[in-house]
Amino acid sequence: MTDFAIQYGEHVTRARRDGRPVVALESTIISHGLPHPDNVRVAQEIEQTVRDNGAVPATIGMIGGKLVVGLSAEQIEHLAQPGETAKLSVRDLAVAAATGADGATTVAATSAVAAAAGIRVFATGGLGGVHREASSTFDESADLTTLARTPVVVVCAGVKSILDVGATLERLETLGVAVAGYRTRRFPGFFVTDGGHDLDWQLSSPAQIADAMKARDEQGVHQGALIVANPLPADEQLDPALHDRTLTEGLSRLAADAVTGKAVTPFLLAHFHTSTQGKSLAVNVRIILRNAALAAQIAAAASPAPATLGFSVPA
Ligand code: PSU
Ligand code: MN
Repeated sequence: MTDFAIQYGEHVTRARRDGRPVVALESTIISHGLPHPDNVRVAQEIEQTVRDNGAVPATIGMIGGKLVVGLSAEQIEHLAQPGETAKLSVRDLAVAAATGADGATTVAATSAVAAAAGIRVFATGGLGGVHREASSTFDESADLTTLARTPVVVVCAGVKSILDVGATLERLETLGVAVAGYRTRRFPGFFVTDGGHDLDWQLSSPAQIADAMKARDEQGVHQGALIVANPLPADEQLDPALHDRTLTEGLSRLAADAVTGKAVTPFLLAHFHTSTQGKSLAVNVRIILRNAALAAQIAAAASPAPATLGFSVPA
């Protein structure tokens, strides 16, 4: 009988046994969001950044039908090869396992698997959301509905700027997903610092975010995710004028090439990376590394001190 249960990388098994903080990382960014061979190097840099900030990285993906929490360096490199890696949302996980697929997990799938594995903090670049033509195409990322029922903290730089940001914020409100800016009351715009919308809440330190996680647990009321929106500093963003030009051109190519469904996001990201001669790629990498660092600090702040791990310290 084939065993379809989640498998854990050795480093993750060890971290869980020792009660060390763990940060979940997605693989769609690597397989479908960044070009080869940069993606292989970036994937390792993301993991190293998590370690440097006091947590253990658990990159999630599927290898030959096995769902793995804590892919090895070789497994990550395998999923980073151009071509055969499927893009897996939550609904795809079981069918992909039955067919023995290799797959990269999206924000939706990664957060769902992380929560199932007891990992509470997850770092990505930018979330999926409501696409600009959604009122006619119905193209809204499953990231939104999944985060509505998944108790994780997702550190991101807002939603991808290729989306309808205002509509996405409205949907997050309807779906009951908590959103707070990290040291800001403006919702970041992924490649650009300011996404053009105000936020109700701001959280100012990893300890304060850990308090929000604890409060949610103790209240037992809210079941959804907390999005921690971490903007790039203004001097590190993609030039907003270049951003807007590139986006307009990308959207018209999307229509001309009749790209739809799950190919839309990778198509637009690839258009940015080629048409800005790698400028957007460098920005995308900075976004992910900054989010990985903050996520690790949050996971460390939320993790119980060793003395409270079931031992009582004699007086
Ligand atoms: N953030 C990035 N690059 C990416 C993605 C996010 O910096 O490639 C991926 C995430 O995996 C997200 C997915 O879940 O894009 C959204 O795809 P869609 O719009 O098809 O749901
Ligand atoms: Mn979509």
